[in-house]
Amino acid sequence: MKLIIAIVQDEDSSRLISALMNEGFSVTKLATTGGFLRAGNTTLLLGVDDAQMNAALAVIEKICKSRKQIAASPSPIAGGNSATGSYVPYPIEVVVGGATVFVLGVEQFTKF
Ligand code: 2BA
Repeated sequence: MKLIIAIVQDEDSSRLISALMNEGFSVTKLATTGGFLRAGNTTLLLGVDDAQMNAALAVIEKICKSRKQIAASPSPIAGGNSATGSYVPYPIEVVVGGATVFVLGVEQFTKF
């Protein structure tokens, strides 16, 4: 068995959960926050049989789209005072997603 941890954009999460459940996968949704953008995203946990892993990944790949976002840079620029933390933020464009996926081996799966 594998545990799939998929970090996806909030905009894709509802459609993705529906698609996964239609294919018979069990899904747990967590409300999470990206460390870079400090914006909300969604993390899904799926426990799947080894034989079903590629099917689950295919659904995730099909649904999740990459999008451009403008973010305020969290980094200091010349003239900023790193001692006092007085940084001047400036806009940068980042491409987010489709999905960031981790696949872990599951040692044991039990329901009580
Ligand atoms: P965030 O950390 O908010 O990152 C959003 C997007 O900002 C990233 O999209 C990437 O394009 C950009 N980005 C992140 N860190 C950066 C940096 N140090 N410098 C420049 N640009 C940076 P994605 O790569 O698609 O990641 C989407 C979300 O997936 C991330 O949101 C984070 O919540 C998660 N994630 C991505 N890689 C991860 C990892 N290795 N471990 C844990 N979570 C990860």
